[in-house]
Amino acid sequence: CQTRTRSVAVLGAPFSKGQKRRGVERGPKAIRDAGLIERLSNFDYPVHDFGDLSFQNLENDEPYLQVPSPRSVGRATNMLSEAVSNAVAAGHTTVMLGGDHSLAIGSVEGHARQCPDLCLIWVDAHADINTPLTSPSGNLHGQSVAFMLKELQNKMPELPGFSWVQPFLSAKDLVYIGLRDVDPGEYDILKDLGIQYFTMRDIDRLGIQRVMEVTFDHLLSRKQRPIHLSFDIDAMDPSLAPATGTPVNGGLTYREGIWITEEIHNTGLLSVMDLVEVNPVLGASPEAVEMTASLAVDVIASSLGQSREGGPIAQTQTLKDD
Ligand code: HAR
Ligand code: MN
Ligand code: MN
Ligand code: MN
Repeated sequence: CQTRTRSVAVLGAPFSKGQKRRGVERGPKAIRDAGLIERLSNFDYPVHDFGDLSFQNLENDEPYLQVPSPRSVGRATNMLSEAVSNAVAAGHTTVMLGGDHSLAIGSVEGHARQCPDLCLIWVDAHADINTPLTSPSGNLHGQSVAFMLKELQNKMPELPGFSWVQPFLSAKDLVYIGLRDVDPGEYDILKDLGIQYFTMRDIDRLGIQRVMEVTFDHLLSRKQRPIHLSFDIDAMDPSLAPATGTPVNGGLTYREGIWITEEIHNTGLLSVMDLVEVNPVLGASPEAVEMTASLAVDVIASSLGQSREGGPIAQTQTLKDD
């Protein structure tokens, strides 16, 4: 797999059936309206806006156990997986705009098809690692990571719509940052599998700089490999990102969030990123929506090299096939 930012692909995924609140399917439009493409066009490399995928409505998508819309989520993530895989194969650093976080099943799987040795940095208030059996809500956006992990294979029932995805990621190839709302079943999984994670308490204790050092040490010290960044906007403090479905107090400050993305950019290894859970319907005012969407633009731009130091967008590195 080659990673080198020669060009950026932007892919919208207006999808919301991984959770029960409507409106998050309007996230891609809100983020574009906040000026994403214009911002990225200031950069040195070309930006290809592939527009939004279109997801059809499925009828008779009955719940599986307590999990709503399994076939819709299975079909949407499968489509997204194809699209991300194609964009990565075409050599683009790819940005997926959600939509709810169930979409990451598709984007990370599609990325892994091209880059099997990728590692995953999940920035979120939530761990999204419930199985359909541990989930308190049933919502698939709180279960995305469970579909990916090889170690959870025998804990996952066969959900209608998901026969296309086989677990492809090891627990050691994943780091969480920003956790502060973890369910009991999720806590057990994190501990049992020895997953590296940093809660907001860890960030208070260590500082964000040290957190990123340990993150890269954990993921990259053995070898350089492509990074998938899955950024849930609810990782940020709700005072900065109010327009989201499950806000949790005590989140990342603006500067902590941007430090994370700057450091990821500086590795030169970012290959695909998701920006999910912006829900313009849930803002209390147009200003609240605009604030959330423009924060999303800042997070994306910073991941792709916009720097607080000024200067050119530096070159990222090439990974050889191994
Ligand atoms: N942990 C809860 C559940 O499984 C809520 C998690 C979903 N919220 C998100 N995902 N926005 O990060 O239902
Ligand atoms: Mn999430
Ligand atoms: Mn979340
Ligand atoms: Mn750069």
